[in-house]
Amino acid sequence: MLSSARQGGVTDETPPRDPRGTLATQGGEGVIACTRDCYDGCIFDGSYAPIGRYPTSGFTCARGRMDLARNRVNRIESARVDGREVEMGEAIRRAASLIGEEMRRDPGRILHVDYDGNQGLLTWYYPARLFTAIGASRTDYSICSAEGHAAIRLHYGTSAGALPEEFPGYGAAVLWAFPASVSAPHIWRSISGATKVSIDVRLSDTARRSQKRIIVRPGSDSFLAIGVIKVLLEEGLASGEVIHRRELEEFAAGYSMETLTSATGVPERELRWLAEFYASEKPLTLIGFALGRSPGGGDAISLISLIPALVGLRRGFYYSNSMGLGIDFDYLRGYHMGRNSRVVGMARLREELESGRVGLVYVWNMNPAVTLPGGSSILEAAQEGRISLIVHDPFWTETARAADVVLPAPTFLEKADVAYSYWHDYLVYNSPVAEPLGMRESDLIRAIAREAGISHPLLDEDPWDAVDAALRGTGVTLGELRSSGMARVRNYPPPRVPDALPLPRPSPPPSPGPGELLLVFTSHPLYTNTQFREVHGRPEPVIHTREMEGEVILETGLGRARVRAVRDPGVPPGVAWMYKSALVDLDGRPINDLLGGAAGPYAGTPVLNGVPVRVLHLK
Ligand SMILES: Nc1nc2c(c(=O)[nH]1)N[C@H]1C(S)=C(S)[C@@H](COP(=O)(O)OP(=O)(O)OC[C@H]3O[C@@H](n4cnc5c(=O)[nH]c(N)nc54)[C@H](O)[C@@H]3O)O[C@H]1N2
Ligand SMILES: Nc1nc2c(c(=O)[nH]1)N[C@H]1C(S)=C(S)[C@@H](COP(=O)(O)OP(=O)(O)OC[C@H]3O[C@@H](n4cnc5c(=O)[nH]c(N)nc54)[C@H](O)[C@@H]3O)O[C@H]1N2
Ligand SMILES: [Mo]
Repeated sequence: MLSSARQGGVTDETPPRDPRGTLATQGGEGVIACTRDCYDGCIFDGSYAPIGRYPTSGFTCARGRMDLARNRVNRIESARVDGREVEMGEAIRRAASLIGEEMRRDPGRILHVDYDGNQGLLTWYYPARLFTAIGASRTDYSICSAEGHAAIRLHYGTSAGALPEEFPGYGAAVLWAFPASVSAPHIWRSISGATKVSIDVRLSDTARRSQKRIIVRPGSDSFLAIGVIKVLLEEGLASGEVIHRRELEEFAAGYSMETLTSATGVPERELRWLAEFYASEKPLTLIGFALGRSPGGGDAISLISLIPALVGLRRGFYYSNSMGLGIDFDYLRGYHMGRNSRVVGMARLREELESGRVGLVYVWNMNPAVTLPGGSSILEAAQEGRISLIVHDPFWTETARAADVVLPAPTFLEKADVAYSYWHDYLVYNSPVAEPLGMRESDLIRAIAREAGISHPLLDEDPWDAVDAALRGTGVTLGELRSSGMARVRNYPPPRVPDALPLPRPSPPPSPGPGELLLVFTSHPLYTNTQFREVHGRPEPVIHTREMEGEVILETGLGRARVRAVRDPGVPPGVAWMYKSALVDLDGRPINDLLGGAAGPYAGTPVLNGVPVRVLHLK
């Protein structure tokens, strides 16, 4: 592993190296999907060249360009039990016996923790069936986008918004907490012709490259949205249709301009400018997932989603389109035939593990020890023998290193799967390009079940049959996908007129106390969360702030972290930002120990941005 990473410097404008490498699907036919947790959901042809049209537009991002080079580095090459290298069969027997033991006590003591390391239907979703079948506990999957999905659905009945093909039709775009030049390079490319306004708490790369920037206080976006709605309604600029418009008018009238400008830190002149920009330019509104992880983020997303309708746009927003594709994710996880004992909030993992209610944690497709708030509680519980920990991952992670049973998984380059995107509406049949290392997820859970003597109709259904059934609502069949490689879903919901009700009651934004900064996180161009450290090294834990430089201790009531501070004049006073891929501190401790507990009211999404941290300057 390299010792340190370059901080920024490389962007997606860096000239591409040949992404084709030496690998290709058989005969160069078939399609390769990047199945990573990323907006763009890129698609490559059989020679691993990016397809030239939507959504991939002929370019590979800085991460995708490293995939082949990374594919055999830092891999879990064989199974381990208690640190010993063993045959796969022995590891499966051990996993089955640990699961069987906890099941006899109480299946609710088994908790599966998984997220979107690979968005394939067989890789991420189907394996949950083992745990649904036995009535184990699961998480609420709230870490990333759940808060905004729930907030938008309240008004529109769906969170599905504009599709990529609609983007170039807009001459203007408002990027709301959405640093797309880094977090969604293909979306950024698709709006290259638009006049862009960026609303952020700092001068991000996206804000610098937008025609206009509005800097708000962390957690105050609800008040900016109310300001825009108020000006549109009071100045007669809202020609669009919204159900319960009178209630919205009364709601907005209840806020004085003074309240709104002091909450946001945005001068009245700028706020009015934004409302007038909406009325005259009718921009596409792009809402970043990160907003849902900020204090009051669900309220903000709820209100922002109404603005495009007020200026007469139908479906004039984009947040995440995954719920409009028609894929039956619940079917894949087996919720039609089984029930989990308990649903554990991702914001409350530490509390849960310290309560003694959990005896076994099964992890795949996630590195929760680092990425969940209070995630180090998994490491502590495993070390102290309070839980058995089973991890299935292609790469050695902090979570895998702490596991009693480690199982190797193939990467997306090594297995067939069906992938979708949360931006575009193409389903992709991903064809493998390399020999697999390890066992695929759906096979593994069925092997564990057999070994543990668990039989259930959910596990009898062939995984591919389950995928085909789960695709029914998309209008695309598995057979069609297999032969064509990719296909657009046929039942994407039509635009709807939103109902302004229910309206939120946003709380005042957080304000840092003396010696405190509000900490926010953002994507790094070279990493996806904690992935790619094997090729770029571990990103140095650095906070960017205008306040200080040198080594500092960050502290909340929950934990401490030792990091370096560098000066960034693009950050307003009282705010600090760091890359969300640099979540391990200078002492090797997870920085997410600082966070936990606080969760959004719409879907329980952990509050990760805008949290006040005390900062102690060391040297
Ligand atoms: N290169 C790369 N791309 C990625 C990822 C990655 O790790 N690397 N991760 C993927 C994943 S999992 C996700 S969820 C998405 C995340 O992508 P996005 O949702 O687009 O955002 P983040 O990169 O998390 O950055 C959050 C931005 O919100 C700003 N911000 C923080 N608090 C507030 C606030 O209260 N108000 C406003 N207006 N702005 C605020 C921050 O300054 C920052 O610019 O990106 C995906 N794409
Ligand atoms: N402080 C702070 N914390 C954050 C965030 C933040 O902004 N600030 N962002 C949050 C967000 S938005 C998210 S989405 C989460 C992400 O949290 P994680 O999902 O934990 O993120 P990754 O580090 O990408 O871990 C994914 C894991 O899946 C593995 N994986 C990849 N492909 C496969 C596969 O085919 N099979 C199996 N079995 N495993 C595979 C990878 O090797 C990797 O170990 O982090 C969250 N944590
Ligand atoms: Mo995410």
